[in-house]
Amino acid sequence: MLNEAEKWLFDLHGYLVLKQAVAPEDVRRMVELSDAWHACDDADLPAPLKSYSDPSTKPTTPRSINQVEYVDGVFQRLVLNPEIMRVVLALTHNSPQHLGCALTRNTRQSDELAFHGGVSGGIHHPANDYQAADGKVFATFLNAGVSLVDVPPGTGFVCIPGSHKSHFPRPADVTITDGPPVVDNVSVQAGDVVLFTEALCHGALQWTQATPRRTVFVRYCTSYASWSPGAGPLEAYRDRIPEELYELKQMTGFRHRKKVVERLLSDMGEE
Ligand SMILES: O=C(O)CCC(=O)C(=O)O
Repeated sequence: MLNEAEKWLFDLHGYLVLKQAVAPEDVRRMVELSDAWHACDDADLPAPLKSYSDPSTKPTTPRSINQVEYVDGVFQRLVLNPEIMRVVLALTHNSPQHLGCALTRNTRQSDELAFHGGVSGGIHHPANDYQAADGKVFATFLNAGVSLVDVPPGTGFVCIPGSHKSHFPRPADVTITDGPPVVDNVSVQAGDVVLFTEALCHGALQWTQATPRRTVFVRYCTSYASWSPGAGPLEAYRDRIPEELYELKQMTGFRHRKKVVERLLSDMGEE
């Protein structure tokens, strides 16, 4: 499902750019919903939307609105997007679990995001691991950053390519504003996806444009990872999402093959 060039690049850098993976009409709808919901105070968001940071108390923290996939079908389509799932299936060896969607807005007033993630001294977190062996790449915690706007150079996502398998601590003076060759700033168009392992050291530069940056971060892990007691699909809102998405959100044993995976593989002409 990943071609040889993609495997090579993901192993080398810890991320891939999936160009124009999302249809323009879906991008437009997500921008519309982002603008409508981000105009609301936390208390006025439709259930079960939850905001990561309330602008009334933290006005400069980039605000993320979570659980959007329970409210509109466009986000359900996004979680199951064939191009994103092609990569997620390959990287999780056909055992994916959907963790959540964060509809994030950055303005020129929003704080930049310092480097986080990555491995230090070669120590991996068991729930955020990366390996390459036997002609395959494997990552247990993935983030698909779906851009809903064009992101010009000098702003947006940054990372230290290769840091997902670094064996030495990052020197304190290496920061998000350093350019190449240490830091990559990934400039994308609306509809492009930056799919990275959370083991990659990454962050975000201050937004520079007059209109806000809108992004959906779609997070996946392996089906057998247990993040916290009670995690998994929101049972009270089960009837709001398709059965396939409900199953994708469930934690299962590592030998279990999800039906949604069978369906996706069959659509891709695999197995
Ligand atoms: O804004 C970005 O591109 C990076 C976001 C990020 O690092 C995160 O959500 O953890």
